[in-house]
Amino acid sequence: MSSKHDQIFSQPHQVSDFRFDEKVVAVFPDMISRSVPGYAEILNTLSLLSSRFVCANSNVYDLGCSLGAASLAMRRGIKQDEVKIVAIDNSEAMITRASEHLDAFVSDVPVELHCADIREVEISNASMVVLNFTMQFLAPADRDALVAKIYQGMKPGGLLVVSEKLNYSQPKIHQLLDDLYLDFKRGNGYSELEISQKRTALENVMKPDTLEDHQARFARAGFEESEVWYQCYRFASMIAVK
Ligand code: GEK
Repeated sequence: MSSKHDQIFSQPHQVSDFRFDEKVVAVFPDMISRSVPGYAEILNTLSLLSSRFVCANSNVYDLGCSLGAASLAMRRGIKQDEVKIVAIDNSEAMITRASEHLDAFVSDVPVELHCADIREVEISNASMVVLNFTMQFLAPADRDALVAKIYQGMKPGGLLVVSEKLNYSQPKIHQLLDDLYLDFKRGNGYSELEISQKRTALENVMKPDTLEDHQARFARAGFEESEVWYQCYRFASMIAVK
């Protein structure tokens, strides 16, 4: 994937709310891999999980697909026939670029791209559903209904993967894991100005939950089992099985 260097917040400016627009799309692969610890590892594991969970004649959903990295990862792992990946994002700029990107790879597994709000799409006959760092951008009040809808649209034995930035209810632990995360960003070349301006831009847009919030939501929706399979600083990836 082309990876222009992310310098969006490098110069002092009047910071407005973060948007997934053309400017972000142009640097997105670099931005996400320097900002999310374990991003590459999580994509690799989505591939492994898809080879275990995706069954023939079923649908796979990539909700908040951005440039389609999770769809590409799952497409590599899927071994079954008659599987369709449905990848959805409500940023027109992301979907346009995702389409060019997906077309560059040959595969027997079709990926349907839709520019839509994931709160409004139908989920049906799903053997695997992924929200890779997407739920944190939804209004907190809308999250229960989304997870409940996903559960209803999943096949028995299906897998939901939710990767998120987390808040921690214990203040000292939260501070420490946040500090370590900022060290990670500094280590990846982000300046103090870039870190603080991006933080301001995300303040009204990204609302992390705690791990307990996520687990309680999975249980309310009906998922019998859920667990964290990956965690680093404030970032985690969770699995829930129907
Ligand atoms: C990856 N999963 O590379 N409906 C549809 N899309 C939405 C909505 C919504 N309501 N809200 C936000 N988005 C990707 C990375 S990025 C994570 C996902 C990040 C989309 C938004 O447009 C953006 O493309 C994506 O969710 C979140 O594995 O940038 O931290």
